[in-house]
Amino acid sequence: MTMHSPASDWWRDAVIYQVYPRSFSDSDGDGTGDLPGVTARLPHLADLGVDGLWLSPFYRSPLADAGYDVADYRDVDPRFGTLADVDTLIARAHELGLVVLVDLVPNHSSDQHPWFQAALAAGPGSPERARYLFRDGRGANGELPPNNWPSVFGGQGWTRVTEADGRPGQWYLHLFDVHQPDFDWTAPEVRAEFESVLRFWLDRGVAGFRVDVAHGLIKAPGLPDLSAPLDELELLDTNATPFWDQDGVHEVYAAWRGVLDSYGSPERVLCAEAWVSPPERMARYVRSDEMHQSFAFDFLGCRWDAKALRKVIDAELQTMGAVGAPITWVLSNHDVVRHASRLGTADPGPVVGGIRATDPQPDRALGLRRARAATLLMLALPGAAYLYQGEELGLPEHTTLPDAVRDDPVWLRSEHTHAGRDGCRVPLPWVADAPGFGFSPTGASWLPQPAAFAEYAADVQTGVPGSTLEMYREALALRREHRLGRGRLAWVADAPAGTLEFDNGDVRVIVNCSAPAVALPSDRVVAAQSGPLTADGMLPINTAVWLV
Ligand code: TEU
Repeated sequence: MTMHSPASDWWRDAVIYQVYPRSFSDSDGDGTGDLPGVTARLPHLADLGVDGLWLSPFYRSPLADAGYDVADYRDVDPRFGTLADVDTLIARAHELGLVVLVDLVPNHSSDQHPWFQAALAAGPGSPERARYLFRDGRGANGELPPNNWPSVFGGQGWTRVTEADGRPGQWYLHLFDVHQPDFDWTAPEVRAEFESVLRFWLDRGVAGFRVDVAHGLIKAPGLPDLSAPLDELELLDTNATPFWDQDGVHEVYAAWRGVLDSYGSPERVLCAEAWVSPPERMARYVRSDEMHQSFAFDFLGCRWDAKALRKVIDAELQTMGAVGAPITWVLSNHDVVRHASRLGTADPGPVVGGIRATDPQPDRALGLRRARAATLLMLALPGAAYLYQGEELGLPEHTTLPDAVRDDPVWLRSEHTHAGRDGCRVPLPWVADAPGFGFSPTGASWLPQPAAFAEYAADVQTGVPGSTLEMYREALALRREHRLGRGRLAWVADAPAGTLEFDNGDVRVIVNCSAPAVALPSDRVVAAQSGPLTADGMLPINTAVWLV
């Protein structure tokens, strides 16, 4: 199968919509979203005006981490459909002019992957174990883990196995859940396998891959202890962490680039999910012979503060510009609190742990107002952008999920100190007055939807001027028309404190984060706005406009 034919370097300003298949649309009524459900709703994406979609994992998986625990990289989990369903989805997307990216999960597999099962059976020192990170324990009888590395989800990063003779044996590394053993990327077999997996999906017509935990594949030689005690450690600080952002990862991506480039034009792309700082380190992932895109997570995590935002934007422009890469902007995904809620909290910084009913609740109206302004800011910036399903509806996080229904391993592994990420993964509302808000024909939904979702359903926003959905549509159309993703940003001098003001080509963008209402230049007209102006035509707080 071939791709349809976008411009060769289409990815430089592409807007890609993240579909989380489990929660997008359910065709068979079992309460779990599926690929036929996605295919049926592709016109929603075409009407929205995005360039393509990224599908979170739909591979064979026990869903111990919602599918980021892959048991077969070349097959579809029956809950999501079949390989034929993928082919149908891709073909339909191409008909609609959309490219399809899939999620590649190379840092770890599921413990149900045949390779891991073979490694357990084969025993210490075997070639089967060499594909993963098995080590003997420390202590007199190997009863202590090989080093002090933690799991990102909480608890320790090592688990001891029982050997064939029934005795406690070696330990294996899992930076995430116990059901997600880390591969050993120094093993040539692992490298060859993933190049083959890339080809498998490229041959089916995908436009590229979002690469999960791209900063984690290579571990420092000898697996040295972390220098600081676990409770003092900032897990996402990559500077002193022997399992993040090791130089060796770049060799892997250069090899993959060769595989992708062999498919010719239009270019097939790699997008790094790399929680790496500072931006200079991030830029290494998108050098011209490596990946194409890397999410600007510092933008996602930025406070709603004009100065802080400008600083982040400038740092991105400078560091990505230096390697000739576009910036890949993003505000929400399946791992973080939705920006419509995050920006409605008292300290709207990054919220990684989720929000529970017992936590202070976000201000929904404030959050949505800021989220819409943040989105207009993002879509006016040069570069590519990723949207997360539901944000075009202004959907809030589900912040009052009953603890009993939580499915994210973070909840368990953090010993209930972190709510986890279920709140941003709740099935979408399509129809306000249908069972399950139209997510599934039966009304079944693997996570309960809050009653408030009725207000956000796609059908009550369609064609309604000023709705969040129509704002996204207009902004995406204008972005395309004015080629904002290909443009250049020029800050306007003397912008009032608390505001951001810049030109991108012929469009003037003004974002009021915290100032009293500001006057708009009288020689321009409003082309897009995130909310109403004041009665006398000024730009109120928490509002953004595009002027032409
Ligand atoms: O996330 C990688 C990662 O580092 C996350 O732990 C992230 O920092 C955290 O979720 C922020 O809340 C990727 C996937 O996006 C995530 O869904 C998976 O659980 C994880 O990898 C393991 O595959």
